[in-house]
Amino acid sequence: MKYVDFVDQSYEPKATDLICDFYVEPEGISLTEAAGGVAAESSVGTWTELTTIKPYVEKLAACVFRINGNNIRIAYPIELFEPGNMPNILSSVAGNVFGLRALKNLRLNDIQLPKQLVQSFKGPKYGVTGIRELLGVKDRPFVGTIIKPKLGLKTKDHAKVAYDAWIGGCDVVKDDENLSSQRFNPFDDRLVATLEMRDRAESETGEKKVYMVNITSETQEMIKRAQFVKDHGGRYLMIDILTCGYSALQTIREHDFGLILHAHRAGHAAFTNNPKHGVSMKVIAKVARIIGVDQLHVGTVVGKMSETKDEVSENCEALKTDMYGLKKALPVASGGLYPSLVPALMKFFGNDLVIQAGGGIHGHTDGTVCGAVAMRQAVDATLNGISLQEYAKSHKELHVALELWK
Ligand code: RUB
Ligand code: CA
Repeated sequence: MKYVDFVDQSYEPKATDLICDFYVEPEGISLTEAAGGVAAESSVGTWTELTTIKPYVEKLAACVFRINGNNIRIAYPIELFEPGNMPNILSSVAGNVFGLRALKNLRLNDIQLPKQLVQSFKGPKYGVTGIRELLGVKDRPFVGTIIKPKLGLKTKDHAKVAYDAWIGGCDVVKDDENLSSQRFNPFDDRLVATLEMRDRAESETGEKKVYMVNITSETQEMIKRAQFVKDHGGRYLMIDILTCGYSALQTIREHDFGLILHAHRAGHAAFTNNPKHGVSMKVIAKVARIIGVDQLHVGTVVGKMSETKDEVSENCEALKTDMYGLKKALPVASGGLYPSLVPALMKFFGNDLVIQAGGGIHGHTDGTVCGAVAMRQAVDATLNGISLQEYAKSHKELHVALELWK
């Protein structure tokens, strides 16, 4: 089979097919040939015709069934994939094809797994509803913080900053993506000290508080750390899903520790930033949800990270859209956020959201407690339809924050 033999625009995809949307730019060949090349190299073909091909193998060929400018759709027969094996699926559809010399650019913009493949993964254990139940927060957005400075604080100081954030009104405190078990703040000590502060903050405020400790590490070590969290009464795990890899994520999900999974996406921009090449964040969000994360960073629209409104909408959609009974995952907005951005955030995302601020809380002139208070005030004002300027007249923490970050 030649590359062009993998193109058939009269093909009607079956319900069992896996469908991918790609953006393709050929280099020295026609678009049709390039499109066929993507389907070939990600299924049963290669650059030359084979003497070893059999008629039953030809039936497994992926098929380009739409070409619309540089955007193409490919259908893959389900038999090409091993159920419950995400690395296997992605090694086909998002593997070698990105390196083909005959392609100037290639981007996987969307992926749709058929029911049988989706259901071969666990999906989110808790999702939006389960998280709301656990935290006892009915319908407002969650307020969270990342302990800052991101690295370097000793355990005792880390736990104190967490306590201050909870006392001020944060629901969630999380580690940063690159904190694991460095000598200045070892994992076990940090977990124990920070959960102690969580318990104190819970009894003082009467609110449920959660600590999302970063277990990112080698897989066996992550299993140990997750067990340690469970044994010590933690409720959440945080994982850097892209640096750990989908296989490690899946291992943690399948272990079923009964803990909520928060997914940080550090490194995603290496794949997602170039609109013509790589993999979209929407695809990463779908894959992460199918494997089973409960919440995921999706961008902010208004903060320091670069994604457009449309991209962030698509990421949210990927976490919420109906997918054969999978629970909805909770979007996390994070990166360069501070109180005056809250009305715009809530307008864009609605209330099913974690608003996470690091600098925007710990940078408050009067410290972390006031920073967290100001953030909660911004959420309360917005929920009550009061402008922040108005609310700040009688809420001094918010007033200070609005003066500091305009
Ligand atoms: C934000 C932060 C997060 C980024 C990651 O800190 O530490 O790791 O949100 O980006 P700060 P994204 O609030 O001080 O900016 O959420 O886009 O993946
Ligand atoms: Ca960070």
